[in-house]
Amino acid sequence: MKKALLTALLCAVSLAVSLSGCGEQSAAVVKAPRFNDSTPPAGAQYAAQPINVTLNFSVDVEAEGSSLSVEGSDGKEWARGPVVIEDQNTAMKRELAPGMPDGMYTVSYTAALASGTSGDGRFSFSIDTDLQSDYEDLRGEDAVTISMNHLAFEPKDAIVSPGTTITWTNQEGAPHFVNTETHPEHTYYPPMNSTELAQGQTFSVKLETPGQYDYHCSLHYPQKMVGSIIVAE
Ligand SMILES: [Cu+2]
Repeated sequence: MKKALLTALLCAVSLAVSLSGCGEQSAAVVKAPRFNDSTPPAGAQYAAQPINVTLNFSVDVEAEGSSLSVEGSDGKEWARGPVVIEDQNTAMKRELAPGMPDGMYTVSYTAALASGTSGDGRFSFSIDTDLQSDYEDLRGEDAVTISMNHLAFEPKDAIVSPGTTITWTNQEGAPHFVNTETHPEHTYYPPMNSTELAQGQTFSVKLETPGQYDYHCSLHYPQKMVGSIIVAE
């Protein structure tokens, strides 16, 4: 990409941010061209840290020339490792270091699009571990079962220990899925994507990395069937 274009883009982003108050708690949302959505979503309040930040685009993205940073309100950088491109080149992802404290985080990214152009974006999310009081605490179990019945996950929100195997069981006639966020991309944690589950069928995943894993059933979303698992010591 041409340097002049990059400079112009960066200035546009700075201007957009400063107009809406850069010093405030929540950074303004700036979307790169062809950006669809993200995990965590812009403005989300998480009860535990995410394990990564995943950005979804409606066009191919390339690792070379792309960047993604996640900065705490104290200026500390939490993203680590390489920028990874997944989902047939439409998702851009970077891992987060463990130990993120409660507070506000700003995601800033540059997406190199396969068309030869690129774009910058920015949004924020927050972590508030007080929200864990709404979760059922199932830590200490090696295996946890979540039922799919009456178009709902039960328990809907659960905290489990690292290394727990979670098994979803469909107990009713309607078919269901387990899908990691977001919808419809399902890119945040692909091992947590099931095939269609008929009555009596199960799907299991072992979760090792501490963090929050939001999920849903694609057939009954967003009105019903959303759930969340937190893996924590
Ligand atoms: Cu369903």
